Amino acid sequence: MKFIHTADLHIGQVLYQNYGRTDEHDHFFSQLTMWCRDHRPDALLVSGDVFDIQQPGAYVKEDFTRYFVTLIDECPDMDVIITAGNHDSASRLHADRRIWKRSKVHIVGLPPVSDPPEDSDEWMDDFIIRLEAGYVVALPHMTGGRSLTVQALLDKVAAENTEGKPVVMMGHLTVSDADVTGHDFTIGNIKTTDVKDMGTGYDYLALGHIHRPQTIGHQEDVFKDDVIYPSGVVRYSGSPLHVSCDETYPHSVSLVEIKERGADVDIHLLNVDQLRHFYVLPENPDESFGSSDEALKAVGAFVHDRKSGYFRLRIAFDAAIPSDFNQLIYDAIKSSGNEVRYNPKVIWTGVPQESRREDLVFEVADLQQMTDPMEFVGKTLDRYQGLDLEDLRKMFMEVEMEVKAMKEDK
Ligand SMILES: [Mn+2]
Repeated sequence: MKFIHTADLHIGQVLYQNYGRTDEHDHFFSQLTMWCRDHRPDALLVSGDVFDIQQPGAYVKEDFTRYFVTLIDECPDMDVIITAGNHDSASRLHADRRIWKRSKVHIVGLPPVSDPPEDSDEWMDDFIIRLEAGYVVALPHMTGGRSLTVQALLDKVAAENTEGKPVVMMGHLTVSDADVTGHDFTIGNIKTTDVKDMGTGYDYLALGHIHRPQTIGHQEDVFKDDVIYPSGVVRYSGSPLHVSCDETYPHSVSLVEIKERGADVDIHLLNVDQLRHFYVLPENPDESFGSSDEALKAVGAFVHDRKSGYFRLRIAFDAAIPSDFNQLIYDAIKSSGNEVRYNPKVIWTGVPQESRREDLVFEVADLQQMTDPMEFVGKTLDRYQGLDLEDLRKMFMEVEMEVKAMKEDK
């Protein structure tokens, strides 16, 4: 069985409230389509976070359709298996599954119930995808432990699999031992799952959720183009795009080949060419700007020299920054025609101890960049240990009432 494993597409992502990434996704999907055409995999697996938000706009859904219809047209023999991640609306993805299935696109949005009926196996057919070349147990993002459910699915496959075909499972979660560097992401993920709870009986566990590509237990091989491991691989393909400015490492999709159940797993990285890169100015990590003029000058040079990319600034804490600084930056990059893109979250250097409050509060830019409400809840809980959720709820209700009263005053 040969398949391409990817995850965390985040189609429709808008960065820094300003910048749509459609052309970056277009660029990725044209590479993916080419790889599928060239390598002729039996299946393409997308392990969750297809969309960036739960209710993507019409044009985003249209992009999704365009990408996958092109893939189907180019590779009519290939099965596509898409599961929901925590960013997706499980029920919305699930709702369209029947029509996609006619084109060999299998969508699994809703997770299995935590207490499956004992007298019937029928529910399993939503999660076991039987391909000519092997089996795929397609699990979407799940909250709460489902280890019995997962093992029941794997046992069912084991009983059926008399020909010894490869068995692949998909999931969207943080497993313990994953390297989450570059990820400032905490939610749903406050909890990690012991990989043992994902059962036994698969050759390859195709995971999504962590954007850094990695095979659990083999961190040292992280960016090697070709590796071979014994059966039972647990791997994050990583996201195809840099989803945040902290993910400047190389991104790829994984081309995986497994000859039969229990055989070695052959992994080949297909490296994604990025349309736009992420930068910090000054580019020398030991330097920071001492004044707004210095920063503006460097931004002008960046527009002139690089012509394209996302950047954020590193500025000395004691530099005098005018109140319209952000507007000056936006003016300075205007001529790039939206090619040069500004992340207004400044990296401050030389912050005196008494002013270090980043652990206690959110900056406005932090809040603007949280697309998942659960991310806010999780980060709040992380930062304010011992916080009473009931207190928080009351405060939100007070704010809500005040906002309402303000509206009525108008
Ligand atoms: Mn995710």
